[in-house]
Amino acid sequence: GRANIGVTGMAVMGSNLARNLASREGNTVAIHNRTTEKAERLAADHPDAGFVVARTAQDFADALARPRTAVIMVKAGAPTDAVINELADVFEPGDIIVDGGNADFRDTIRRERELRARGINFVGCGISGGEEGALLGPSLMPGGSAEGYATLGPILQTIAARAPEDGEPCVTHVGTDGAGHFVKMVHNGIEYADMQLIGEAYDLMRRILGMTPAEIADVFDEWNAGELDSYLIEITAQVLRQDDPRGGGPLIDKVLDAAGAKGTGSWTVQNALDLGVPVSGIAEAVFARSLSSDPARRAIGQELPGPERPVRVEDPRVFLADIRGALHAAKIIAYAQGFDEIAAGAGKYGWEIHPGEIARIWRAGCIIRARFLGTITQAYADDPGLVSLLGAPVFAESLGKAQQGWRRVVAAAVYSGVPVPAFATSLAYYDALRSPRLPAALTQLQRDFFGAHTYRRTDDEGSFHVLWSGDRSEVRES
Ligand code: NBP
Repeated sequence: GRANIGVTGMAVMGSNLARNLASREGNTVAIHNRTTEKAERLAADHPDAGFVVARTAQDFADALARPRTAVIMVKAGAPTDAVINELADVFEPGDIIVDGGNADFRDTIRRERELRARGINFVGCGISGGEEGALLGPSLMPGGSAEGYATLGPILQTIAARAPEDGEPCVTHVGTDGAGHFVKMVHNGIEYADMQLIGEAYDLMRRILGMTPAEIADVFDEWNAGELDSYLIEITAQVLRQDDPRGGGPLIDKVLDAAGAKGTGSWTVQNALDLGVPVSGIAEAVFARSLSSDPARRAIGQELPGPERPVRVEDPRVFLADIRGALHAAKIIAYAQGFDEIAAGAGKYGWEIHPGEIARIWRAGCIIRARFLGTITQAYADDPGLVSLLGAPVFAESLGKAQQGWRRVVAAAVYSGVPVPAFATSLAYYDALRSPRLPAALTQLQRDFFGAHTYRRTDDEGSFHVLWSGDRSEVRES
């Protein structure tokens, strides 16, 4: 029997994905790796999986039933190109090559074009959920052609995570060429924002309310039973309750407070800048990680003055409720901004992406999985033409309920000298959208003054310019 699916790249992600595939009814999995021993070891360690080990690319091609379907799980960038080329040389028209790595979507667009010219269906597939997701059920974001998805989709459905609400597999055909990797990129950007917001909520409880990590863990557990129910809140409580295995109190107090990053958060922001989409919540989250990892500047900061002590909170229970509302509100903003970027990317790159479907496949398997995503899916189902998530009645209502407390939280943080960049920027975004008039009118006049960039009027059509260094009359620009 030939294999119906192959995986090449037997590091942790590829091995786990191969084991996941092999564990599902109807799949026979061929495995391959540049260093053959790794594939052989995986097969030896898991004799029940029935792996077909391929030693060369040609063996791999021979092991696969047609149309051949193979997933590449190797290091992103040049290694991925090398493996694609190797497979393309031994595969045939109609075959399907899937890149499950964390590729830049522009690379995926290029690779899809190159392989399409050779008749091969190339699918850039975003995979979220880390090692555990790969093994037990990830959220899958495949792009590429509809033809490729016809064969690939049913296989991916066997391994995808299933949403707790309705048991639906967390996979959909996201859109053509690079759409899947683009959406995976935005997923990671949203993940950064979500984590930063939770971090700020923690910091407020710690520094303004003086709570211990264990007490804060209890609060997160309580929140996890409501509208904030999510994987990230759940693991936050577990992390905060963790004592240092070496003894002497909570582990969090011994961990160097310098956050790492692998780049997809910055990509989300870079592309948002190119697309002209404000993703301020995500951007502040990326910047916050950079700042945390800059010891030279933080050393200078140790010498700078601030408030003597945090503000005194009258009723900690009210303040906790305010933080909870602020977290929910700022989270709505971050997700709204992320979905705006997806819509803008779809417009620019010609993808037909259904945002409600994206929220649907993020409900399980991925890092941002949450009850909240079901609400987003419902909001798009209720109004498929929704311009912004903030326009959905369910979210507008939540924002309205939270906004006073959100302001109290940001104000208390400012007075206390506790940085809350993501809480604050999302509130600024909310208030900017609410403002009937923005100081952008002033910006336009400044631009006209120094650069004759012209302005438009609220009461007339056309573009205008003031003769600033002349008699200051207004002229109409043709
Ligand atoms: P790595 O990213 O560490 O890549 C190791 C694999 O790449 C090995 O199989 C290695 O083969 C192979 N490889 C390299 Br390196 N250069 C090669 C080349 N020139 N030709 C052929 N093979 C080459 O593995 P990973 O951590 O399992 O991640 C795999 C992919 O999944 C990456 O793109 C990563 O960004 C992504 N990822 C996603 C998540 C997630 O949560 N979605 C998590 C972690 C990683 P060898 O054994 O012969 O050296």
